[in-house]
Amino acid sequence: MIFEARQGHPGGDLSVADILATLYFGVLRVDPKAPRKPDRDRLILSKGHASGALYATLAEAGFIPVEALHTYMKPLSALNGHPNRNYVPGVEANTGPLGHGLPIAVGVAIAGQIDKADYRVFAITGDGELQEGSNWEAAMAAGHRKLANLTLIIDRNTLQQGARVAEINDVEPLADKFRAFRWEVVEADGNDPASLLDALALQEGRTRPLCVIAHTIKGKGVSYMEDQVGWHHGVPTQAQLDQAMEELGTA
Ligand SMILES: Cc1ncc(C[n+]2csc(CCOP(=O)(O)OP(=O)(O)O)c2C)c(N)n1
Ligand SMILES: [Mg+2]
Repeated sequence: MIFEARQGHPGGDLSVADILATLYFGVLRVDPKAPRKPDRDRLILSKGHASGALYATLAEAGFIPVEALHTYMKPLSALNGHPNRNYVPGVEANTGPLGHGLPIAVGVAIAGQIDKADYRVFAITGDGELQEGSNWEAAMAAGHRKLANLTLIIDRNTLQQGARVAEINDVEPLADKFRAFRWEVVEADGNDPASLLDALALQEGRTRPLCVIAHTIKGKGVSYMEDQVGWHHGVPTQAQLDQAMEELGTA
């Protein structure tokens, strides 16, 4: 998709791909034939620059046609660089400006709590994204309101745009911060579906919001992209694309 579009964020797409696949194929109660069913689970991808991974997952799950992926970021395509809920079935919130997905998810979770609804709300943020102050205001409200229907998954790949998160504005101690905000916290291997499923099983029967710190590798699965800050955004050459597809087992 990124090769055809000549733009995109391959590093962040590949670090979150296993998280999205685990959610859509192992956790979320969603129906691609009725994407706005009132009792559906809601997933908000706050790191909207990973739209490519989200669209690919939505296509695989049957929300949008696989052929539509060829229109990614082309003029007039519904598949913008940042997801838009008005154009793409299955997208729950317009994201891209970092720091808004968790606050929106908290609002949706409060609505569910007031309505005594069964649906669950999931948000995925980046780790660099947590430098945005709006997240902490939302985290505090979620803890205060005991939003047991809310799960935050942090894509903890230790890189942001242009540098390590720890070099720019360190977010550690991350687990202790969320515990102090009255969240339940669990750590997982975010590139391993079995590890993620174990962590997400803690959703059942809890009384507080759940934070999953998902340790990932940015650019996961493509050797020359893995943990490389330069692949936050970028377009592979034809030879690099061939190598990537080979390594991902999709050639
Ligand atoms: C408010 C805001 N500031 C800056 C950007 C530009 N931007 C897009 S992605 C990104 C880095 C995000 O890092 P992280 O949250 O760690 O995401 P990941 O490593 O998963 O790509 C930045 C600064 C943005 N989208 N929104
Ligand atoms: Mg990151």
